[in-house]
Amino acid sequence: MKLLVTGGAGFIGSNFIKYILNKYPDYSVVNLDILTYAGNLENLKEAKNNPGYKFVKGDICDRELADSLVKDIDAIVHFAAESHVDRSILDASPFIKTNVLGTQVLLEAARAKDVRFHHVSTDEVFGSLGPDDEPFNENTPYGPRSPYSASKAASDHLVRAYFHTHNLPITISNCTNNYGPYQFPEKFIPLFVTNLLEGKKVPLYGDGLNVRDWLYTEDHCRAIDAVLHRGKIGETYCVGGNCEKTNIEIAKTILKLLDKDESSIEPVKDRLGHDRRYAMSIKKISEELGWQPEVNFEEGLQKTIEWYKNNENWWQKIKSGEYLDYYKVQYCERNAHARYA
Ligand code: NAD
Ligand code: TDX
Repeated sequence: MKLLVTGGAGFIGSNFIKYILNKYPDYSVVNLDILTYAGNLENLKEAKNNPGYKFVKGDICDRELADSLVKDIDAIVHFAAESHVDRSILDASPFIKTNVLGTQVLLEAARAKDVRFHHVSTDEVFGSLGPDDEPFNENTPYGPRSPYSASKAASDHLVRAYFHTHNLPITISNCTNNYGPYQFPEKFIPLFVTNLLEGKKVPLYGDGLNVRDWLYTEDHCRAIDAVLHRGKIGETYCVGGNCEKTNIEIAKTILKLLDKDESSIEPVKDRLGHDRRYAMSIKKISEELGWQPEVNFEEGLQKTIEWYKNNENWWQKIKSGEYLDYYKVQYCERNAHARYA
């Protein structure tokens, strides 16, 4: 099988490419990635010399490029996106361009050659749950509440529209929060782990009681594999870890694993519009495709921390670069709020 993977230099995409090349040695993968601040070819050093792997630097919004790459491809697995909620609050425009327009460009390119299209999406499209609400499932009405989740919801709707209108063979997976190796250190778990390894404090938003459902990346890769190969065309599959945790719970576990105490936690101003709780029912994917998460949270977190300990070069390079400029401004504002509140 020949795959076009978009966003394959990012966190989940790079894990997915390595997973696929390892599991299916006869497959080939073209990785289309523009290398934004979140794209990093170092994530793919193990794949670089694989004859089945090819990297193309480019924008998913470039229709000509998309047409040329789709020519002899069996399926597109679409990861490329702007993915960080905090950035979407500061400036939504790149989110609309890449996540909405970019997805539509790829759909058009896929339609021209009737290519199978798998869209990698998020639980955030469903909105936010109260403490006693049932977890999201495939029939939950959409209710995105951040510019990021609104852009992903729009892209999901477009993917489904191309199925209904043009009969394009699509599937969608909506997954909960991922963690694991190569996650960019602006996201919660890698930010906390690397800050503590550097002897810094960790910024906990609001009261720390927001709940996320966590899944180890490799389990997510296995779920996408299952949907790509065995999913029913036109269908959506919800993916999650059956692992709801408050942020403060996770912060405390990381502190313990790194031998730190709670004085390292810095309560800071809350995220605007911060969704309170995400949880996902995995009934459909487990019953229909036999997929279940395999890595439990304690084991996955241990492995993740070990990876960040052993790959300091990877994240030090990122953290000392300019990607954090936006973050430093935001962080100062949050700290000032915490001091004067
Ligand atoms: P990431 O930010 O680590 O990587 C995104 C990648 O897309 C980067 O390599 C970037 O260079 C590339 N990219 C961005 N704009 C592009 C463009 N215009 N053209 C080509 N490439 C472009 O993201 P991630 O965390 O790996 O997430 C991957 C996908 O999975 C996203 O679609 C995201 O919405 C979805 N998702 C993520 C999570 C999570 O917890 N991280 C959970 C559920 C779903
Ligand atoms: O410094 C922080 N302090 C903090 O308390 C950061 C970065 C986050 N948080 C909180 C906010 C959230 O409640 O931790 C939780 C997780 O935050 P993020 O890592 O930013 O993830 P989230 O906003 O939940 O979105 C993630 O999961 C769904 C991904 O970034 C999305 O791409 C994915 O779709």
